[in-house]
Amino acid sequence: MSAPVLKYQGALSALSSEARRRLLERAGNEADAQVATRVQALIARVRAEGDRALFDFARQFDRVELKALEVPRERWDAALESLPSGVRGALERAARNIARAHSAQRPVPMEVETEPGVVVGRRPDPLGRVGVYAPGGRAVYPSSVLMGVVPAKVAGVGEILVCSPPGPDGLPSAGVLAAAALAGADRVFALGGAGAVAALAYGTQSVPRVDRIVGPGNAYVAAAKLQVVDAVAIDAPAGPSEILVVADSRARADAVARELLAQAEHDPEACCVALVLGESLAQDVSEAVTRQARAAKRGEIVLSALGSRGAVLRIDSLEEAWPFVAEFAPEHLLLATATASADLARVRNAGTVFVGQRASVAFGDYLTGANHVLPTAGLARAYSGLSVLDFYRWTTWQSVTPEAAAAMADDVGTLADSEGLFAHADAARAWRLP
Ligand code: HSO
Ligand code: ZN
Repeated sequence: MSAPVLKYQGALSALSSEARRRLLERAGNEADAQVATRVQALIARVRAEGDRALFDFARQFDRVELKALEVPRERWDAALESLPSGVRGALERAARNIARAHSAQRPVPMEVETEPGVVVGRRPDPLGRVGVYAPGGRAVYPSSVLMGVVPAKVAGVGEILVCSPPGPDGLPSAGVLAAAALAGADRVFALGGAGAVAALAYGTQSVPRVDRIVGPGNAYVAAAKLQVVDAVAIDAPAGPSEILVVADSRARADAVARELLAQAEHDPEACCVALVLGESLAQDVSEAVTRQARAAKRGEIVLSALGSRGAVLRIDSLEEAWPFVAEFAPEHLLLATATASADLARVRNAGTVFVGQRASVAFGDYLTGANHVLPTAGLARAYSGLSVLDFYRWTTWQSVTPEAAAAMADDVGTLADSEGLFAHADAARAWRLP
């Protein structure tokens, strides 16, 4: 008998508190402290040396001698031209749906009269310049370029930069370049890892600093983003992919298993969990996962993810699922239930929800138009997925009529005096009626 493919099986209610804790914490972030220290040194070098550090990092980490950090537009246009027409058509369809979904999310200005003559309002202003990071290495995700660039375009961001690590030819992957061209990016840089994040945050001779950095990356990129928030806004921290499936007895075991495998193939650290109603379906799902994992094309990654964090857990009623969903706060939640539309209302703390077993996470990863840049590691309890809102900032304002100024003067004077701020009191009382 070979070792089980899944780390955890059995009843959810029988899970030991240690196992539950490990699942909820996603475990395996032990290397974080070291990464943070190394990233700190890399960022310091970019701040001190600018471009020179970036060329050096390309030599050291990407093993390539770069001639320039910026990729000329002809190169990305050429990448788009040479994209197979099937891929191009599908990417265009994805971009269209992302644009539709995100256009519908555009924020609107508001104003309200809080008391007679006092009007308070706010207005969404698109950001001036943003950086969209697209990973290289194990993952090249043209789809993620669309998820960052298209919403930024929809918001009307002034300038959109794309950064992605160079391959041996000194260029980001052809797919990433093509997606940048298709989505309407303004500039592309062959820059990866912590160096890219530092350059975008602080600026160098070749790279202008941006107002916000978005997009997924490896542990170095994630750590770097957390270290530059003194200078730039970032999106929600996104780590290894996750899925939680809630399946009732009408769900198909093979379909549930396919969903776990799809997210498992992203990363050996992916976290894939199914809560399955009833013993017999839970058994079937475990068997289907085992069978599919052993035959998977990206078997090594899949087996490593499922073997360290994979779980198929039996529940005895759907009611058992909702508190676990809220506590786990998954990046992706799939409701493979006959009552999925009603169940959606019971969900708290999921990055994005797939309603009904046919709503495969793969559809959302690529084509529905929803965003796939989502909070992981339980942060969906506080953060939302990337949206058009990430590309605006609000300007609030207030206006005051002469009568309203006179009516507020005394109370403001009293409050200012009570804080010992006498110039504030004077500034307000000056507008009392004569
Ligand atoms: N599931 C990933 C996004 C992605 N899937 C890109 C395929 N390509 C986010 O966790
Ligand atoms: Zn995916």
